Amino acid sequence: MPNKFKITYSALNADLSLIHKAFDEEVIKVRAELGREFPSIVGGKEIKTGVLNIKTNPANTNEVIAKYHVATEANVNEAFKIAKNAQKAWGAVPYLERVSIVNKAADIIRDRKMRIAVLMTLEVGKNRMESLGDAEESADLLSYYGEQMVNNNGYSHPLGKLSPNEDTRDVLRPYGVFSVIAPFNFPMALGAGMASAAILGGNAVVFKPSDDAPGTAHELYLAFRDAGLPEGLFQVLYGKGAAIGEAMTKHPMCDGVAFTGSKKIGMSIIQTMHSGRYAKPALVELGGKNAAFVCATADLDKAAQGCMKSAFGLSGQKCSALSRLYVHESVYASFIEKLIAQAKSVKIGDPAKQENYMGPVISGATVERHLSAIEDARKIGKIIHGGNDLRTQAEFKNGHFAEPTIAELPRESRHFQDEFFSPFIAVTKFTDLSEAIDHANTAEYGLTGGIFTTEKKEIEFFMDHYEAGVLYANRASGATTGAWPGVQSFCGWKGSGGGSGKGGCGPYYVSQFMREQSRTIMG
Ligand code: UN1
Repeated sequence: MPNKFKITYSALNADLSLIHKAFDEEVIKVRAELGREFPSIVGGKEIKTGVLNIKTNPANTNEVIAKYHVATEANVNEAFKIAKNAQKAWGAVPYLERVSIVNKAADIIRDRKMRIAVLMTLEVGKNRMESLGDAEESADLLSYYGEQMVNNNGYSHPLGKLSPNEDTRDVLRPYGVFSVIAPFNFPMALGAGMASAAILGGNAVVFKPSDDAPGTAHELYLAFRDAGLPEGLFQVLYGKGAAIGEAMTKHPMCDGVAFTGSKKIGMSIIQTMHSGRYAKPALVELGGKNAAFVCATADLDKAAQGCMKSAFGLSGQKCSALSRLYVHESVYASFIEKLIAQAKSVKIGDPAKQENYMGPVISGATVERHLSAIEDARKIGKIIHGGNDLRTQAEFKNGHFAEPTIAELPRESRHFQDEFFSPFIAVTKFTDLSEAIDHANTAEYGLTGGIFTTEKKEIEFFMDHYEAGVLYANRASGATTGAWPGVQSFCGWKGSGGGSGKGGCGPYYVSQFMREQSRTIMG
């Protein structure tokens, strides 16, 4: 029963043979329809008039995965007009009905998760377990956010009275139309999470998925459509951020933006949303420069495994990825030996194949950024694992492959500050945990962090002093990665988030898509 088994990012020692078999069968099915055209969707209509772009497989750029129709500015205008209208009715629909439609969409995603996962693997190069996790997480995000609506009584609460004949309620109400802009790395989960929260809150969504994942985005559209979400509440526009994304955020009918992506773009969206006729909400989840600390009493096998998984899973392209490692001097040599052994065990190749843990990165530009970090590291530090250009090898030459790399580097180097979004770990020794954490806190990001130690006091100290929203201790399944809806809220501090300090996957997320209103009625 492969569909009944739940894959998360952090499991598992279960027997997965049935899942692998089902995935292999699905790869054959999906490959038979490769090259399909995906339309933008405006008001339930398929728009096939835009320029047709080609999407290739990052593991083998000779393989055309899909074609997608780029939206035009006229499509953007039309989509907002339709969204505005559709939202009026949707905002008045009882919240339990909204929850029920979103729950149906969650079940549809669960039913179709093999297909969704295969599409993702081919489009963005995630390994099969990561892709299945992404599909599963998408469904759980929808269900969890629905639960939040129910637990909070649709965000309607009675307030106090100043006189016996008055009655006041506090209600959260939709803003209107949200522009939702999602990245390539979790092409289903991040789109699904932002969009479902907006929809549950009574808003309409104009969605711009990553151009790298048109097939996956279309599956999200189909899930909402087949669940009975009324037309115009989830429309899809393909195109570049600089054209369509910008038109969506600057549109006068856009009442708010939810964005996951780079800090640079996120900051410019915040500025846009705060510089019009009045300030509008910008919920942004941005990058990371996540650190782990391996202390003197750590279980070094657990630590090496957790660090490898978080640094090299999805080829380092998670905003939660581990990219800085502080190791206590007393265990430095033995830990590094174990970490290198873990890195050597990472099998790189076509992510559609069961045996490969690491697929390609998303583009040639990411490979170049990775190689430039390596080149600089060679000059000022010491590469202790990796550091080669894999594209010189025959088996990798047709894809965007980047070698997992570990380098010892001086603390002042840019490798401790800049997000590369590639499989690269900068390592340094420490003597005093407090000093190491202070150094880690100099980064502008504050998303995730991990510690490995058996000293309770060190765990507490880390949790109280490391500046980030998502913290883990002694997690072999992922030192800094693998947050799950309703289990770890995913809150970006500092440059990793957007002002409110409340994250996806957590109990305060949905409420951010609504504005507060108090209603006093005198008797
Ligand atoms: C992202 O990479 O943008 O915790 C967010 C994790 C994932 C992160 C997704 N859920 O590793």
